[in-house]
Amino acid sequence: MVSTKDSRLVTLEEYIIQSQNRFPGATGELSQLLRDIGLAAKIISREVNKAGITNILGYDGSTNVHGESVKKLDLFADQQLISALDRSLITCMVISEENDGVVKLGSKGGKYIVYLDPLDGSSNIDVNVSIGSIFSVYMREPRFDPTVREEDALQPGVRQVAAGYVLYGSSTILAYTTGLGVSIFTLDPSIGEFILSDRGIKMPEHGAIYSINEGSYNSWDEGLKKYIKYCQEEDPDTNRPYSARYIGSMVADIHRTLMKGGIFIYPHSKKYPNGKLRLMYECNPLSFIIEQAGGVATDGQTRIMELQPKSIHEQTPIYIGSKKNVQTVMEFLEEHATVEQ
Ligand code: AFP
Repeated sequence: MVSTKDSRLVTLEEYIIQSQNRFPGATGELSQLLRDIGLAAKIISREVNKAGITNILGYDGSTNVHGESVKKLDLFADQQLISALDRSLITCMVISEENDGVVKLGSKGGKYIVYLDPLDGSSNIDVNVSIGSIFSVYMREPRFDPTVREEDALQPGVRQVAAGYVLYGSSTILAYTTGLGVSIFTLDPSIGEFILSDRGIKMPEHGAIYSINEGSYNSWDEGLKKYIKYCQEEDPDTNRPYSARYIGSMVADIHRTLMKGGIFIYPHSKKYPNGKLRLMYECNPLSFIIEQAGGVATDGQTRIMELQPKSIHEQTPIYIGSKKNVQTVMEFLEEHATVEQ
């Protein structure tokens, strides 16, 4: 991982304003939106950190749009992010994992559409394992149509104007991109500010870590089974066997992949014929980050960010990470797809 470090402390707010000043015509609205997300992230981080000592852990008794039990912290995170975005009147609608349809905000004329996974990896909350929030921002098209419709949100990932995540781990970090590289900020709880910790991140072209839920091995395609066996074989020239790491929070697994290289896979399987992970608020934003750092992301055939979404909650298989690792797994899939035909 290559990064540029600066000895002077730069806060998220300062950094966003400095970045905006490089574009003389910028209205400042996207900057404001990113600051709103930063503020909500601090509030969520505070609640996540004290979750064990408040009464907020556990289920709230309802189920979300995917039929999963909703945990109290998921709802809290959802509310914080949506109300932060609503306050500044620049977002017209939000699509969140926690809400069935689109959530239309007060500003019907707002020019941004935001996708959210307010608390990804929530099954890890009760066991104190890292979780995260993911966001993905699109410009509304056509810009001056006063009607806000769900179809306006069905844009491919290549049209994202910004995306990022907050990881509530051993420290809380916020990573984002607007298409000009990836910047990472670490929350200093003593002053309540996100401080720039890395920018211009470049991930390794090849990494020695693979990340997949191996419990589903029996329901994978032959090519994927063979690839995972390849990862486990001994070959010092290619650093094999690779290490297996799987947290079960996509944000945390992708953050490790970004920093150390390697590959994260959530394939289609008998249980999840279209994959499990959500295209619009998990795969697209994390693919934007990984691509900006020099990595790649595909569904096995098509670049993730070029997939045309048909619905706001759609799922996709994903192979994401260092360029060479993803190339190799694609070779295995192609070879065995031909054999199976
Ligand atoms: P939860 O938010 O329900 O815990 O799901 C997390 C997640 O969407 C993603 O963050 C993980 O990578 C993936 O699911 C884990 O899924 P498996 O438990 O099937 O491995």
